[in-house]
Amino acid sequence: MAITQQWWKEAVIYQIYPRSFKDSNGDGIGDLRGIIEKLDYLKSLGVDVLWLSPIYQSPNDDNGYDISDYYNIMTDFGTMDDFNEMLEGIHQRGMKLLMDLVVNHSSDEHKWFTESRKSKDNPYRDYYYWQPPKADGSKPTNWKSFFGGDAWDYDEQTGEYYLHLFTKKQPDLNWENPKVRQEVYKIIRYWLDKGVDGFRMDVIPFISKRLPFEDVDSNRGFNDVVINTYANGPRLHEFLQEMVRESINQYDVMTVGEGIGVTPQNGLLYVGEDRGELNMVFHFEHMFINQGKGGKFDIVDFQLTDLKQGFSIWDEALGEKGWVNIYLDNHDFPRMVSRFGNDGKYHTESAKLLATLLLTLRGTPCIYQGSEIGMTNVAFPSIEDYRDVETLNFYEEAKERGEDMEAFLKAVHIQGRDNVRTPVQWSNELNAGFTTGTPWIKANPNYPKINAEAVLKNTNSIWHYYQQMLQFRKTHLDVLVYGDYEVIDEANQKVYAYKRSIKGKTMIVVLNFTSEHIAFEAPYEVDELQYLKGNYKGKIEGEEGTVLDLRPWEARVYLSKV
Ligand code: TEU
Ligand code: CA
Repeated sequence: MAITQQWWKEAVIYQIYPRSFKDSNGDGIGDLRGIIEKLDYLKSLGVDVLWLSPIYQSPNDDNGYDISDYYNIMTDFGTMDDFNEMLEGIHQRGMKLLMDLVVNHSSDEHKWFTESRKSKDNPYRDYYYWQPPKADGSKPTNWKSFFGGDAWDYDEQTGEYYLHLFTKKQPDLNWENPKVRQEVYKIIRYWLDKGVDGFRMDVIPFISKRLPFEDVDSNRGFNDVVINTYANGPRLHEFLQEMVRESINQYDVMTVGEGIGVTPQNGLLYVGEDRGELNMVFHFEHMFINQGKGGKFDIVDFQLTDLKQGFSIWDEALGEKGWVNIYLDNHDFPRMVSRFGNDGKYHTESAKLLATLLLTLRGTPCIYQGSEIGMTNVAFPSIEDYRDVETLNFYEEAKERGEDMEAFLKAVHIQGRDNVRTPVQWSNELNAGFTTGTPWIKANPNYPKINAEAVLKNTNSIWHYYQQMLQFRKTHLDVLVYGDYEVIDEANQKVYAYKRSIKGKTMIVVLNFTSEHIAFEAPYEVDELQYLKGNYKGKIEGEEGTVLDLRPWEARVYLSKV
């Protein structure tokens, strides 16, 4: 079977975290008018689809991932008129808009939940998972929340526990209840009728629960629990197929599932083209490679082969039958240049190398805001500077356990979600030009050096490299979107190299992931390779035979002449 052609395979997505993108009115919070201001900037960069993290009404316990009204815009972000104007502006420029659909859970301030908790016979009771205490009075199961503590919270009012896989202000919706499912489809249709072009679906593999609820074996690692207990429940695919049939299918739109708990073994059940479920998933193979048994803040070393493997096993698993999204960071994970590159001496080179990787692997790429200007992780000196509920909850827990808090803060510097949530650095003006007021979270102090104004002026900058690579990708859509992917020298810990090929056309991508000069043995004679693109200026001279002399963090893309 040949791979099918689809607009959403050819598109490149740009993720906006609205709270941190651009503030238009000086209240310190990014907003929709701020996005409107920057549409020309995004268009000139050359991206096709904008995905906005949630912009619905929310008390912001988890920055909008806790929705209290799915039909209205968050007051901090603006009004429905602003939304309409933004959508029109996006479409006028030939771009598309993806909304974030968060329907595994709602906010506890959503009317469904405020009703649900009132009494056991409230009509909304079964919109959520309520369980009585066990005979000995303890909580229904030993499940842990993603953000620390138990996944069950006791509610005095009715003497029962409700389930929340995330914070206690994010109760899980009960998809077993057909009314809940119809509410969700109604929400989807509402936004699609307004003209949005699809959805990114938050923790979608969690919507079907294994019932009755049972304890998990506490010796099992968290990842194992996620895959086999929280995700992939028995009715999941039935729910997804019903959702698509009753909403998505009536429109020409795209869907991306946040595929936490999705594995190469079951991936095709989600994205197989014959399944009628999702177009693609974000898989997490390469996102968890530096996490030890203790989870997020238990940081372990990883090797380049781990990163390669993350992409290779997925490409192999799906082949031509399904599709993935390619990303190296997002609003939940550290900045890619700090994590996979070198944010010191080779900041520019390594940011460009990662752009090359992102835009030449097989899958729909997603660029997270600020990557195009080379934004890096931040190391705030005090926990007071942090805002993320995950970081703050785990900080409190570590403190209670009497851990070394300085070490904990160091782990936050490496892994915390606020690394990617500091304001986009627009200029070297106060607060990085993000706001004229006090930003809700401080700007990264490196903004006088790293900012959009500076990279836009310099034609040799990271920004212009992204722009060129995006154009390059469009020029070579056949091979870069649809071509096969094959790793070269898989065991190499310094160089990530691969071939992309289709119908007699082969490209070779060679990426030096080190700060050293590396002699790389290519599977071609140097004169069989036509150099197309790379992150170093000037001619490559003096190479002979099959050995490429790669400079620190050098990226090259070749066309094979043979
Ligand atoms: O993330 C789900 C998820 O897997 C995260 O818990 C992830 O493991 C964690 O952020 C890593 O630090 C989605 C959203 O992307 C995230 O922002 C939300 O907080 C979460 O769902 C709850 O809606
Ligand atoms: Ca604002």
